[in-house]
Amino acid sequence: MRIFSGIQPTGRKHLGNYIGAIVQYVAGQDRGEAIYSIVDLHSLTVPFDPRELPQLVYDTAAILLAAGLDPERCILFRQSDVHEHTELTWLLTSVTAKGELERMTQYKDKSAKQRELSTAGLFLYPVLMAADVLAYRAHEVPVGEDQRQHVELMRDVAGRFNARFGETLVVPEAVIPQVGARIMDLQDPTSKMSTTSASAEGTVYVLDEPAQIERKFKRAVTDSGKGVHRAPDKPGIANLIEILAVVRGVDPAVVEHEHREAGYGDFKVAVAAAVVDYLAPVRERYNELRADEARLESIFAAGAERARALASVTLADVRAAMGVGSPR
Ligand code: AQP
Repeated sequence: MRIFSGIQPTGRKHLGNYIGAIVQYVAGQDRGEAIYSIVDLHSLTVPFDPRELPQLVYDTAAILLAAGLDPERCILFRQSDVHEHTELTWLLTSVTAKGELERMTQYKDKSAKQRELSTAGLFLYPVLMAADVLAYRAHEVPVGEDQRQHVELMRDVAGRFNARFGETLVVPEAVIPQVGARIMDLQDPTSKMSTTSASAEGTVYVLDEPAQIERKFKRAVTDSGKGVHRAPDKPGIANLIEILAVVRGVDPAVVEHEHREAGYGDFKVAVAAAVVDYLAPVRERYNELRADEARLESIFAAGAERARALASVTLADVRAAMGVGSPR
């Protein structure tokens, strides 16, 4: 069984990225052939600084390694090192409906913010994501809830390709965590914790210092009622319950039961303490891993070679199926 997922080197990674995706990446190494990419080409679809981008790629790689990715047990590479992704993107545009892309929530949200220049790259983002996964004939795509729509689109694209050109691509499945698939912003618990629309106080970063984490949880927005339990009118408390459940590896019902007598203030302190303990080892390992850029580059080089060996086979099959290039 093959697993593929990509993560963008946009800004600092937050608790939502960690719980929704990175934790699953680590687990994936024990479940199958795991392939993970730092998708730098995707990050060109939102405003970026060319001098900062290479640094952000290293930052992201160091976080993934600190979280427990092991280059001996998975393939970890930088997307732009494997040119097959961009070629496959173009080939897949011929089986992607423009109307489908126009319906993508992420495109609608982010293009509304790109007032000066709404880019074609942002529009084609889901096709590049489809190419990422389909190039490896992956069966599973571990992602957070916000990426479900993009995985549905790539399934349609793969199915349409196979129907039109013959059985060539694997139709993948999204793997979305039961708990923690959509971690919400602590200051606005009706919006997901996010990189591009981050509220500084509502976003907990993986590399935040313990005092910052404690402060952010202490100030987390809740309702004016009481009772630590999940309810539609308690999105703030429900979010904190989910966070504590994932961090402790227990069911949210266990958290509700254990804290049924607690006031909101005490509960926030408990969640903050658990998150501090949870992230502390990652932050410590990060500092050591991030310092050695030569090692990160050599991990990328080895990962890209292994990734290319797989993706080039798919590309050759796709080109042949479509009649592109010299006949085999
Ligand atoms: N709030 C979240 N809860 C759970 N999972 C989440 N993910 C993102 N936000 C949450 C998952 O993290 C993975 C990596 O996301 P990415 O590569 O898109 O990285 P990003 O751009 O830094 O993440 P954001 O926060 O999602 O940025 P915005 O909102 O600005 O686009 C994905 O699997 C994603 O589902």
